[in-house]
Amino acid sequence: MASNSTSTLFFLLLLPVLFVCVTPQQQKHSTQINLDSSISPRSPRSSWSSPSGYFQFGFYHEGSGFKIGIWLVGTEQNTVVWTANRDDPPVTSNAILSLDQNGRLLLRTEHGQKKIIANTTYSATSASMLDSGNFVLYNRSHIIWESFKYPTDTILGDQVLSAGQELFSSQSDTDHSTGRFHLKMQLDGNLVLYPINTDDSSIDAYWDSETFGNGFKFHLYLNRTGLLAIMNTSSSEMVSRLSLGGGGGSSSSENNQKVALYRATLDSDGIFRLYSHGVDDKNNGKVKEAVMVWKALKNPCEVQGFCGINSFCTIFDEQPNCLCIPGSDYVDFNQKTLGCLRNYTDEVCVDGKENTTFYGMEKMDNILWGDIDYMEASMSMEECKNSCLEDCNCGAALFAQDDYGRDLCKKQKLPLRYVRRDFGNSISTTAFIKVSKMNETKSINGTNSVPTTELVPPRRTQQVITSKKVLIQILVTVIVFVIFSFVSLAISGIYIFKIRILRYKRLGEINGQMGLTGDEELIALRVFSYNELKKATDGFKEELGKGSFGAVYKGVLNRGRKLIAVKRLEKLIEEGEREFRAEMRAIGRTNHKNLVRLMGYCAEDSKRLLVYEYMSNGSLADLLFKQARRPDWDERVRIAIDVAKGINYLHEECKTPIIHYDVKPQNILMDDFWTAKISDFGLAKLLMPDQTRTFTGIRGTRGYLAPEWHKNTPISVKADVYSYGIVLLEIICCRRNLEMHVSNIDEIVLSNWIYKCFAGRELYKLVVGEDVDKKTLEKMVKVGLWCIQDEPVLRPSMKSVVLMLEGITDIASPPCPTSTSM
Ligand SMILES: *[C@@H]1O[C@H](CO)[C@@H](O)[C@H](O)[C@H]1NC(C)=O
Ligand SMILES: *[C@@H]1O[C@H](CO)[C@@H](O)[C@H](O)[C@H]1NC(C)=O
Ligand SMILES: *[C@@H]1O[C@H](CO)[C@@H](O)[C@H](O)[C@H]1NC(C)=O
Ligand SMILES: *[C@@H]1O[C@H](CO)[C@@H](O)[C@H](O)[C@H]1NC(C)=O
Ligand SMILES: *[C@@H]1O[C@H](CO)[C@@H](O)[C@H](O)[C@H]1NC(C)=O
Ligand SMILES: *[C@@H]1O[C@H](CO)[C@@H](O)[C@H](O)[C@H]1NC(C)=O
Ligand SMILES: *[C@@H]1O[C@H](CO)[C@@H](O)[C@H](O)[C@H]1NC(C)=O
Ligand SMILES: CC(=O)N[C@H]1CO[C@H](CO)[C@@H](O)[C@@H]1O
Repeated sequence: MASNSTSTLFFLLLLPVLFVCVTPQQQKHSTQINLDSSISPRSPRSSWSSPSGYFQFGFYHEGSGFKIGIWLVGTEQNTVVWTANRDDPPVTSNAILSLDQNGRLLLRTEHGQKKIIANTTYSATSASMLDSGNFVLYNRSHIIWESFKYPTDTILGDQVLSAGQELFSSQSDTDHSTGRFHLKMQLDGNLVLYPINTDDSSIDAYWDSETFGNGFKFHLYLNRTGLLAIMNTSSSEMVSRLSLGGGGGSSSSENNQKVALYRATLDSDGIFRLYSHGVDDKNNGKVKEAVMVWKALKNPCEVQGFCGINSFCTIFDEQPNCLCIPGSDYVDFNQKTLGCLRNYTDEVCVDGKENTTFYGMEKMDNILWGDIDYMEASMSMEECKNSCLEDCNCGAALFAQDDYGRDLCKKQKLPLRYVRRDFGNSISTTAFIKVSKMNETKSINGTNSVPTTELVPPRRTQQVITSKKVLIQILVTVIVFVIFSFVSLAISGIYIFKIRILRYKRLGEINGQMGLTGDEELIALRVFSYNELKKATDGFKEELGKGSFGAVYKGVLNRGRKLIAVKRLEKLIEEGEREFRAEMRAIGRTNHKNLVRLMGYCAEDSKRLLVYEYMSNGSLADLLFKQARRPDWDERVRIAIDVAKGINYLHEECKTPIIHYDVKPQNILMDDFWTAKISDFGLAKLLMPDQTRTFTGIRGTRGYLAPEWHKNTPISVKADVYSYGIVLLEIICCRRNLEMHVSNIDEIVLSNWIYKCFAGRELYKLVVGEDVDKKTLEKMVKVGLWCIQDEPVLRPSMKSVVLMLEGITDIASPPCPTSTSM
């Protein structure tokens, strides 16, 4: 090859034209890399591949430039498993990496700087990217350098993390420089996770393997089939097994030994996880997306240091979220994990005693923090609060009862570290945070005086949490199990109970009782004949209303003892009777106190009729918009939660999730006891068998339609969340989303007006003249505004909505719903 400067010039002049798009070239079976070889992002070859093609070593895209590393080929976003000099800035496409004539692996940047990639005492004679993911340099047949010896955030199959070595998490999925957490294989034999920049003392640790070598060194080892274990280095015996291992596909390993590639990564969220990547032998050189096999922690909020100082971690919409403690503001609103700082200055302290006229104590429940307190004493809750208030050193106090039921008060200086909110904790704690009273009195009028979050619309921070899907899965599991396990137990209990009853009662007979016992009725659908229904409705005489599917008539059964509502379906697409019956059975299987129950149906010739229980108190639309007097506030809150629960049931608890597609006050009916029940669910399928969206004219109602209906994006359960959000805002204000007869032009579109009031901290304007709990009002408004975000992914799930409305999870401040477009 010519001298390097000439070759650089050559590339500079010619290659931008030839290689506009930089794609790592896959060169297979190029096992040995000889001296005087080089790669560059601009050259045809920007990486060296392993014989199998699964791993590549070379330049990969990062930020606006390139870094040198090793990655798994084939995943959507190449999974980087090693990075050279990870904290150096990315280089430009003019950089060249070479194994030069002197046997050194050198990076030459655009400005002619040279950087040693592999620091070796001897010079190399060749190099190789091995199938294990290890990049090695040889001096003849001796390995003189290997990337496996210098792990970054990942170890691969057959790799070891020796005593004294550490893994450091990456900043994010797309930025592989050193992040915020490290995993240390300690000399004492314990494998421990800590946040960085701490003393690595026991209070900083948030996970450990609980292995102790008693003078012997241990190491962490991942074998090729997914066994992750702590090994005794001197005896090579296993001390503790972290993952099951043995390979997920041991059955098929006979004919195909390499079923999957494993990697254990300290992810950017601070959780150490083991992943497997399926290997597709037919499509050689491609691996599949990661599947998580094991993780060190389940609750991402238990990762100490996930949230910075003076902020606490809480799960919001199934993601960890950092909120400031009262009396503090985010250091940087766009990077909430950086923590918060007090936003007031201390008053003069005389003899260690605070002038209490300046301060107040803000109370929070179920808060935990990790730092060691400076004072611990037995005192009552009130004493605890006052003791901290008067003490200049005290920033916060934690009150709890110890194992023996004694009152215990712990006082803490600021800043607070490792704070989280934990509802699953068996001991309930009460925290008192010292806040400045000086600015508290300014808004007596309506909104809250000390909001814990900001009002500026947050921009989506760029920090992408590693394997979001996996995280969501963890959180869903945790939340579902902790909170809904009882509910589902109860539901399955009821089912079993009902199935038992079924055996004894004649199928299809409908119990004539109504009201509370109505919920206990059989879940058996009765098939009616057309004549029967004609008689029950007295020839379809009394029309109750007209819905998007057809008219609804009032009727009676059981010799006048049971009122029913008969819906005569029109505009039906042609559908066989069998499909119709299957659909009816699916709807009939639903059983929830906030859903209108289907009692039976009729499918004769082309006639399709549905029989529902009769709802005596009309619809929510009547209640909200037509009554002279507004239903009182508590009633509205209850209705809002009821409706959310009903939709959540459709989305999460049915065998196959049901998207309603048309949530609106007209479809929410009130029974004898003013319980809100959702109607018309499950019918969309009858008009739209393949769940496509070719029926825009038919489904949904203007005003409640999520913006994605107008775009070419798929409709998901989040469309219902949007509609619910609008309904929620309507419930709050007892008016329609669109109302022309208002005094002020700003108020025409309710959702816009509510956001304006929210941003201006003037929520009292929404409920003038009403006795309304301010906290609940703010909560409802926030949930409503989250639900109507343009961006479906920003909207919470209905499960989160229920949890937020019930006050079980915290609510971050919503951004402007339509910040992106329009
Ligand atoms: C190379 O390694 C030696 C010892 O192994 C060390 O003293 C030296 O600082 C290293 N050089 C670089 C550039 O990392
Ligand atoms: C490596 O190669 C150098 C010559 O380049 C030689 O002097 C040295 O002995 C070799 N070392 C090993 C371990 O083979
Ligand atoms: C580790 O191995 C050494 C040497 O075989 C043995 O003496 C020691 O008991 C082992 N330690 C543990 C904790 O297994
Ligand atoms: C990995 O460990 C498991 C469990 O001990 C074992 O069954 C499997 O054979 C090991 N795999 C390899 C490649 O050594
Ligand atoms: C507290 O501060 C107020 C206002 O500066 C002052 O009037 C009062 O005397 C102070 N109280 C004590 C106990 O120092
Ligand atoms: C508080 O409300 C009253 C009327 O309700 C109004 O006159 C007053 O200006 C409001 N004060 C503030 C600070 O908003
Ligand atoms: C400090 O922050 C709180 C909310 O965290 C806010 O209510 C208060 O007005 C702020 N005070 C100052 C002086 O900015
Ligand atoms: C009464 C009082 O202390 N007001 C303060 C409220 O906060 C602002 C902004 O920090 C201060 O300038 C005021 O003095």
